[in-house]
Amino acid sequence: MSEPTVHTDSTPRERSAMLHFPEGFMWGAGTAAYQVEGATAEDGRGPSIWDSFCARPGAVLNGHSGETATDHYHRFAEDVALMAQLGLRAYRFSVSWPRVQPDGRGPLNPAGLDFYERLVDALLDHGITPALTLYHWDLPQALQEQGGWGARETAARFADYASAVARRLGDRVPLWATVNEPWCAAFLGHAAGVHAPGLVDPALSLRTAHHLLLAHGLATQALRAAVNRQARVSVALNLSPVSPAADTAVDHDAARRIDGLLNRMFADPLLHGAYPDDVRADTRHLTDWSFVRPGDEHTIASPIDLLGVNYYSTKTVAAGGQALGPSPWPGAETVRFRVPEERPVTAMGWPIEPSGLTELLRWLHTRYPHTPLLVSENGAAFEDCVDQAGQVQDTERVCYLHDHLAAVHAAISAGVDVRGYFVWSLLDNFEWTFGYSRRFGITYVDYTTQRRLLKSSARWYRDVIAANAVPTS
Ligand code: IFM
Repeated sequence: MSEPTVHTDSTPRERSAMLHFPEGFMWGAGTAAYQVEGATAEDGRGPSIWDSFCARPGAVLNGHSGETATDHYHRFAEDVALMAQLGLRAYRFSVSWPRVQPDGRGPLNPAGLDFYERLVDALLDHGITPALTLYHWDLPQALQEQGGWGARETAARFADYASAVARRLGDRVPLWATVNEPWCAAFLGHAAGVHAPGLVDPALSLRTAHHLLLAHGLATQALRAAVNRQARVSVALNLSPVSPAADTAVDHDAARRIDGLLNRMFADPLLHGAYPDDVRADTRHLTDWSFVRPGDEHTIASPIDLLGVNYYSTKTVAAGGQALGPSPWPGAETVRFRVPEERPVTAMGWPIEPSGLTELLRWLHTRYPHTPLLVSENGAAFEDCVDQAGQVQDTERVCYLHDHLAAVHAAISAGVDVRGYFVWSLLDNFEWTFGYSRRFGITYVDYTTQRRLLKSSARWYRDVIAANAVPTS
């Protein structure tokens, strides 16, 4: 791996051409267990719903799976050294529930907990803050067989698992997130069927979303009882500003529905203690919402210290059309998603919209004024390749990160309380349904040799962290 140069000595003129971030701003990068660890059948780990989903013919591109992934389970020490080389202040990773508790209930797997303890200790030894997410979609398969997230009981099991992890690591991990992107787990997994467990049942997907939120609330309470008093608790939501394609009543209504299902359905119960009335009304033909029991919304709104915001793009929507098969939008299946023609897109086909991040952060600050925010994921997939000089010159990613960090800076300048930023992702990794075909890393991974190679974006990010600032342009 080549040694990039860090340019921290700057003239006053150069300094004024920089956008400075607040002192102590948390610069990080993230991964998730199933996407990087591999070792799916080692040291007592039980199977997860993603192992089962990947084994289903046609479910994942090229039949890929997380069986080996980036072998982080065996290479975590090398990866922590790489983080230190970049000067990362924090590393966001997730704990694999079936590695720690193979059946999702009952006995713990000491070897699983030992792994996370070794990882956390290695991070602390390098002065890197561990930011631990308890659930990034790898439910123990044994729990799926008892109803998965469709069963209310799973929320209680999750709180037990949270307690177990907190009892072991609560003295050392200062930043906890309960659930990552419940929208994806609920709607991609149970309505569109394109994520594990691969079910197509819109009514079930709404119940599932509620149980994921309930699990968050119960786990938050369990964490408070077990972690040290300074530790902060959060949840990470995938959120996007939604706009109508045309200034018509029907497109405005489509935008309201999608905003309801994506943003307000999750953030409102968490931070206002109630599901939005319009979302309940829009989905009334699918479910009577009787899965929400008295007191649940209060539990879901258990106070959190930070809201994690995962931002990738905006959404532009139009009304009309016919449902084209399974959709991740229960009750809004006919809404169409448009990519405005002039917008560049990433390798995921997602429009690149940095200003959407400022808009989103400002909206959150206005709607939920007392909750500090953390950009817990932001990044992009591009068609990266190693050039003849053995380098990955990912200029598009550097631009993407630059423009999104400038957007975060604009929100902070407008008074929004943003505490940190985590690039998605530290490493190229298993991108779910897309297998290994989409590279989000600032570090290139050669999947044949597992060799890591810093991309230009990693070197650029290292300079940003060192300067606590991004250049204005
Ligand atoms: O890779 C995912 C991650 O697991 C969750 N948020 C979005 C990323 C890119 O799709």
